[in-house]
Amino acid sequence: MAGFEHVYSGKVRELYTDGAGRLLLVASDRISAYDFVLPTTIPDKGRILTQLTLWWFEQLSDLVPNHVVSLDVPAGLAGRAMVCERLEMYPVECVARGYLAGSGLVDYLRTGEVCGVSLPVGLVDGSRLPSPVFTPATKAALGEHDENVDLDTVAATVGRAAAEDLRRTTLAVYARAEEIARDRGVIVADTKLEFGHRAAGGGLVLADEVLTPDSSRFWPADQWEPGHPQPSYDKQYVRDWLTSPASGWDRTSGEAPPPLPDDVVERTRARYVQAYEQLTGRTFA
Ligand code: PZK
Repeated sequence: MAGFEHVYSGKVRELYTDGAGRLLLVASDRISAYDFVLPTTIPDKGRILTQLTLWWFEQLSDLVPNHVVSLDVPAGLAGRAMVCERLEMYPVECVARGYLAGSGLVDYLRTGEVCGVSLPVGLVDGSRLPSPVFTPATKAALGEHDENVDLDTVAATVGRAAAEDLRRTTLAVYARAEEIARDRGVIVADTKLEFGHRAAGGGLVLADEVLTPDSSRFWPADQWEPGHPQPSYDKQYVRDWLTSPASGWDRTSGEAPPPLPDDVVERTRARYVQAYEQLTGRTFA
């Protein structure tokens, strides 16, 4: 691709460099479930997630600067790629949680705490937390899961001032997003952010994708019912089909999952479109 060299493949995204301090982030139409990349793509998923990220960057621009430089991208990638500043990234997954689910729930049930923050007795899967908490994680090696850590562990890695800045900014972004989404009938249960900085001592810059269904748990507010796993906004049809007898797949077998049927693909695509349209109030073109 003209002027860009491929440097990294994520599960569902690609990273290129221009060799001059800029990166090209490309969102593919690939989808993952149960830690596998599925053999079937979801048409427009990459464009939808990229457009949603760009919309959130606008909503957050008074809170924190972001890494976007330009949307002038190579032909064929229009809408699903952005040119970004290459930052010094903090090696911390900055997670904010307003509700209990996933690894937060697992840790709470074992210890009563998440990332060193003590939570009240009696919470269940899907409970709203008394106030949102910063629950950072350290990036695991490929194939491993991220490990939840406490603020002191983050401070030992990036310094106390940066750790506190990451916590404060992550919670400020979550509070803004939660408020916007709630008005539109969507619960942001949690979200994972990544930050970098431009130079030693420079302030935080928000990077990567933000507040997409791949980086966050979105729940339809009108179906929220603590006490059991909440339906996933985007992947529920995929999970339901993969775990149904119809798929013939045993997710504990270690075998690759089978291709999705067309109706599951179409309903899943519609959920991504709906998430974009419901959150932004815009029509997905
Ligand atoms: C960076 N990733 C993850 C993102 C992938 C992988 N602005 C930046 N500066 C330096 N590094 C990164 C970023 C950003 N964003 C992000 N890895 C490095 C990633 C997109 C596609 F394949």
